[in-house]
Amino acid sequence: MPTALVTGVTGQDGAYLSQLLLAKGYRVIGLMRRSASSDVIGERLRWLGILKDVELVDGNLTDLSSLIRVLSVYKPDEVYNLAAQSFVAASWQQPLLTGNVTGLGAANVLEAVRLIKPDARFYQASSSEMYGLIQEPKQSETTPFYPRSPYAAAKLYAHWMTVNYRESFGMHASSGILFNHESPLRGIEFVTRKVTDGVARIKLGLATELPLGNLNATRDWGHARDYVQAMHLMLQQKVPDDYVIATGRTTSIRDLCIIAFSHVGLNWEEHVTTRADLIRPAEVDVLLGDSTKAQTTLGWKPETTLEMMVAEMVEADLARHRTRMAS
Ligand code: NDP
Ligand code: GDR
Repeated sequence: MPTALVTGVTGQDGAYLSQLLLAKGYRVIGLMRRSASSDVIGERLRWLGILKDVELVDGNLTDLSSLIRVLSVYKPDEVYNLAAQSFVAASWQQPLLTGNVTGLGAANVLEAVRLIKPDARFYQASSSEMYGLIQEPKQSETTPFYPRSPYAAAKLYAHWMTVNYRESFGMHASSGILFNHESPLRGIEFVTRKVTDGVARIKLGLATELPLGNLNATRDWGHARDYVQAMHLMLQQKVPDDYVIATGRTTSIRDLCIIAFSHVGLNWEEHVTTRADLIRPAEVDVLLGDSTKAQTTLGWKPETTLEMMVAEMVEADLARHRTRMAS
């Protein structure tokens, strides 16, 4: 039975990845940071029905000793570094914390692996945000980076550290440059989930308005369930490498609203407002990924369309609110 260590196990991707690994027969060790809300922090794992199957251990990306301890005890075959301060907008308010966790935190995990279990296969959660002010209309592994937020700058550092540890120490370290991926388990602060939750609340009469920021930005949105499969595939390759994971379709926030509101028969224009304080200091206007390399080398392809995913998310949010209203 192979053992996988997943940092960021309580987040969206950590939950779906754990589900995938458990189904494949892995022992899954989930790194969880100490929190006063530990009774609710496993909510996503509970939602997927796997909370009791993941072995949760205390640790923090900013505390190298905790990582060394966990690696020494469990000696994992595969390490997936998904933990991060992952909300781009918050990274301007907390740039140093973001640098510490999202950037240096990844270096801590790489160091712990190098010191304790150098033959473990390592996955770094890199991001399409690293392309920022895009240098090519469709972004692939060879497109130059141009980060536009403290989050993206931190991710770029972590990305190059992963490449560097691969080249310097021969570690099996791979980076997945993942474009936006969503699901009913997406954090409520991200725009897709904010919209599907807003649609559900408006449909049920709990709200009338949905304030948003820039409606013109476009994103290449896929489903987290599809994307975690690519993470696993990367670590099954003989040779470590970097891969773009994306759908190849980009959609504006405005069109996302049209899809979500029309799913429940509502007109988005009657409910969506724009608020200046939700506009970012620097925006990533367009992202569109080219995942040809992953499709040909890994045999990966996205299975879920944006329409299917938005429908799943709206239905999940309607169900959540109906349950709350009934209790
Ligand atoms: P989430 O924000 O849902 O999850 C982040 C996870 O990191 C949570 O489990 C969180 O714990 C944990 N975490 C935060 N700080 C620390 C810390 N100091 N020590 C240990 N754990 C910590 O992110 P996603 O699941 O959406 O994304 C997974 C990874 O992929 C992230 O690195 C993200 O930046 C990256 N990514 C995501 C994309 C997406 O579209 N979803 C696209 C590209 C990259 P807690 O629950 O306690 O907050
Ligand atoms: P992003 O996701 O920044 O791409 O990062 P987010 O959903 O936060 O924003 C996407 C786009 O929507 C615009 N937007 C709004 N965004 C939010 N959150 N709230 C709003 O009210 C709103 N109105 C408009 C934003 O300006 C932006 O253009 C996500 C995260 O998961 C990162 O961790 C990951 O690396 C990248 O995706 C790929």
